[in-house]
Amino acid sequence: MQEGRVAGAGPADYMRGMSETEHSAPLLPILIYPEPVLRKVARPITPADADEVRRLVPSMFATMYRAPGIGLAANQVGSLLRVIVVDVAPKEQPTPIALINPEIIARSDETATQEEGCLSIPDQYAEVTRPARVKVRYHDVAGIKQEIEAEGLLAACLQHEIDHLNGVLFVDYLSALKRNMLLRKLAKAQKR
Ligand code: K1U
Ligand code: ZN
Repeated sequence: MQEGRVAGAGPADYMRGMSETEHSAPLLPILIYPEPVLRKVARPITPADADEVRRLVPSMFATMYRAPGIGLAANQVGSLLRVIVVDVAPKEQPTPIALINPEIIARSDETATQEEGCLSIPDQYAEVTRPARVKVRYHDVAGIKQEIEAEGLLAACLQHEIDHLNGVLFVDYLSALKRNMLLRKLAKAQKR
């Protein structure tokens, strides 16, 4: 997936890590809270979805890099297929990963607290505590079964994106007081 990377910084910086297909893929509008599709559970991808997934994944990468963000779930662009894309690597070393039907198969008892944001809840951030390490099973875009063990930002990002596929948002982990404050700030900002 790293071939065809656009080197160097500049106006096309968001294209880091994008192949030629992703470079030309249409950008998708990112849906903003309280859009109802963000609360829906996405359905598993079957072989019959192959064409749709081939179209969707490059557009999701293009949209994520353009935002910019470090992850994106299909719900956020209005698709209810179980697919997420992530890239938490530095710009100079793009590491895009597309995960089809991802499932967390192991979680550490140890937890870690990380500041999280969400492209569907723009400009609002909060600390979220989750398992520090996870093992995720998924299929790659070639249909090959893969497993990834993650810690740090990648672990938080994978959990955040898989939550999206289940209609769960990072604000759900906050106290009612913090959540309401954050969502009120969002509503105010969206009116402007
Ligand atoms: O799913 C999303 O809404 C994307 C979200 C993912 C995420 C961020 C932080 C912790 C866990 C999951 C984002 O990418 S928000 C934007 C962001 O974090 C970022 C943007 C530019 C550079 C670096 C980070
Ligand atoms: Zn999010």
